[in-house]
Order: sequence, then C-alpha cells, then structure tokens
Amino acid sequence: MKHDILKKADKAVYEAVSGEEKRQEEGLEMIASENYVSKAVLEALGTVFTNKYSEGYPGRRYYGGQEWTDVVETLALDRVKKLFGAEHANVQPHSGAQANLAGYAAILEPGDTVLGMDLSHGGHLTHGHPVTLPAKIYNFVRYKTEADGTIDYEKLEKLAKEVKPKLMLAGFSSYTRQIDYAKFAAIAKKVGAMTMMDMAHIAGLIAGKALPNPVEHFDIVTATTHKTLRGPRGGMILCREVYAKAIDKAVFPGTQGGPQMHTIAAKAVAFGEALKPDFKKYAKQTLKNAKVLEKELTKRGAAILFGGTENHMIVVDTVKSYGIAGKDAEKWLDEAGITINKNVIPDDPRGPLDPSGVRIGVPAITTRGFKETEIKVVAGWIDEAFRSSGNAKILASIRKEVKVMCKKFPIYR
Ligand code: DSN
Repeated sequence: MKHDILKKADKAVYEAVSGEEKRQEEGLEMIASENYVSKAVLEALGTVFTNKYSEGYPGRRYYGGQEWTDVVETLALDRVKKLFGAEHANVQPHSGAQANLAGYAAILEPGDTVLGMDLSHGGHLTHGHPVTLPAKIYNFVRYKTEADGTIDYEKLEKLAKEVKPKLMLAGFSSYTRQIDYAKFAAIAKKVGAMTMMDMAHIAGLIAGKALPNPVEHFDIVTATTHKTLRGPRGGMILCREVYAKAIDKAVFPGTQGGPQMHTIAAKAVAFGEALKPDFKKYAKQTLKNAKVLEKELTKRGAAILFGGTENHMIVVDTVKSYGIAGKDAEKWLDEAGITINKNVIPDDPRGPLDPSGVRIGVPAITTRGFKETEIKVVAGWIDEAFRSSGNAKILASIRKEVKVMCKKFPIYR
C-alpha cells in the first residue's frame, strides 16, 4: 500500500507499517482471533473522526459539533441491530474486555456471584480469571467442560443451584464446540440468574448465519468486532431493551470516556459488509475450512481437543501428539511463516506461559480466499513443522512454499 505522506513525515513509523504489511502478505495468519479488514474499513479508520470528542450518545452529547458523529454512530447501531436482530446496541466499547466489564457493571453489585467458563477449558481471562479486575470485584465460580469436550448441562444446573449466581455467563476464546443456548438460558431461569454471552470469537459466524444466534436467549451479548466479524479492533454490546439504559450508562460514563468515532465509523462499514450476501458465504466457508483442518491433522496423528470443532478453530494437544510444548510449536510455525498461538489445554499441568497445546484458526486465511484444497496443503505444512524438531532448513523450505501460496491469494490487491 502507498503511504507517501507518512513516508516523508516519519520514516521510522513508515518502515514499521511497511514491515507489518509485508509480514501479513507473505505469511499465513492462523491466530483464531485475527482477520483482515477490507480496504473500506481501513479507510474509515484513517478519517478525521479521530479528531472528535463525542461523550454521550447520538442526540445527547456533552460537546458540540456532533452532526456527523451522530450520523455515523446511528448507522453503526442500526446496522448491528439488524445484523443480529437485537433490541438495543452499544458500539462504543473500546474492546471485548471493556464490553464485558460494562456488561457486569450494568447489572451486578460488587460481591455478586457469576458463573463463567474456566479459562483452561476455553473461557476468557475476563470471565473471572483471578488476575483480572472483574474477579476482584465479583465472585466468579468457574464451570468446566467434560473429557469429550461437551458441557454437561445437568452438572451445570447442579452447580448453579449450589452457588446461586446472579449472572450466568456463556462464551469462550478457545472452546470449539457449540453451546446449547436454550438449555443454558433455561438453567439460568430456574435459578433466577441473568444471562450474558460473550460471542467475540464467533460473532461473524453468527452474523453470516453459519451458527445459531444467541441474542434471543441472552439478556446481554458482548462481542469484539475484529475477529470473525472482520471489522476494526473494538467491542460492542447487544441487549434486551429492559437493560438498554443500564448498559449505556455502564459504558459511558461508567467505564469509559470519549468513544473512538473513527473506529465506530469503521464498525459501521464492517456491519454493512456483514449484511451483504457474500458474508454468508464467508462464514460457511470458514466452518468448512476448520473442519477440513481438523480432519487433515487428525489423519496425521494430531490430538484435537474438545472432540473436534464446530466453529472456526481447533485446539491441539501438541505434547500428547507430537511430544512438543506449545511454545515450540508456535515458534517453529512462526519460522515457517505460519502464525498461531500457544494455548492451555483443560486443567493444563504446564501452566499458561509454557502450555501443552496450540490454538489454530482459519478466519483470516478464509478471508484470503483459501478453500478446502489449500487447507489440506496448510495442514501438511503444520504437521511437517511440528515434526521438524525445529530444523531450520525444513522450516525455511516450508516458509518458501507458504510465500508462493500467499502470492496467489493477496490480501490487498
Ligand atoms: N485475545 C483474544 C483471543 O485471542 O482470543 C481474546 O481476547
């Protein structure tokens, strides 16, 4: 891409931007939470909306000069409500963590009990991990998955009856199976708990109608906008009308100041893209690609966790199947031009800095245009790298092949 003005004004930053562009073009992005936005989204991000303060909401702001910020935020709100069939939306959270914090703040009092998924079983840090602020404010109790990767809803109900949560939280960042939303919500109803779903990872697959929509089952649904949804880096909240005021107050002024209007403009563009028929094809292909990756790696001996995948990612126990730590697997793939992340496995005996596995996702390479044929080749490269013992020659040769394939599927033409 051309950045002539930046090049002249700040060579050091220009070089970093160009380096990152080259890294993205020449390598395979397989971190499950990453994707490539369209040029239109990129353009919206780099607009004069970044100059504007807009505390408040459309029609009721604290500063003047809001005629165009109101237009763009209203576009984002209308589109995202249509996309997910939501009664109310807030597109101001700066991130998924901010969205979750505001979700809790809207409906909980300090000390209230929340039932959320354990981190090593696929839950997110912000779902109550002791190192986070929410865990210092609220009392999180964690539920786990079963050995076959499913959630045992009878066990969950028993636990809910025991701990009497005020909120039952569904959602994950490294769980690969579908949650039964109706069953989950029914349990919450039985114990008188409110419900929240963090759909950050699968928002795009839901928007593209490839996965069921949690919105009708949950009081509050939070998400990021940059994962499978393929928008700019940021967060959002959807909720039932009855929680609308509380959510808006919890985002601003509760947990945030001025919204980032350039990001909100880009969110509006991304939501518009997700409403188009092509996005359904993308979501469907993402699921297909993940399934092919699972099958191809299983064939080669990889231990896939949670009994396989029903979404866009897989988690592999690399210690069990390849005798290598997750961090070596991540490093070797990096050297081969494939970016993934090391990941804990359920109740990981090795801990988060040196975990037993890796998480691999296909949203970005699906955006790039990869289909079943290419995924089979990619699975071969991954398996070869895992068996390479870190041999630099083998990894360099895979990297060369990766580069050739990437050239055939440019991200930005
Ligand atoms: N960091 C994100 C992920 O990789 O899943 C979640 O916040």
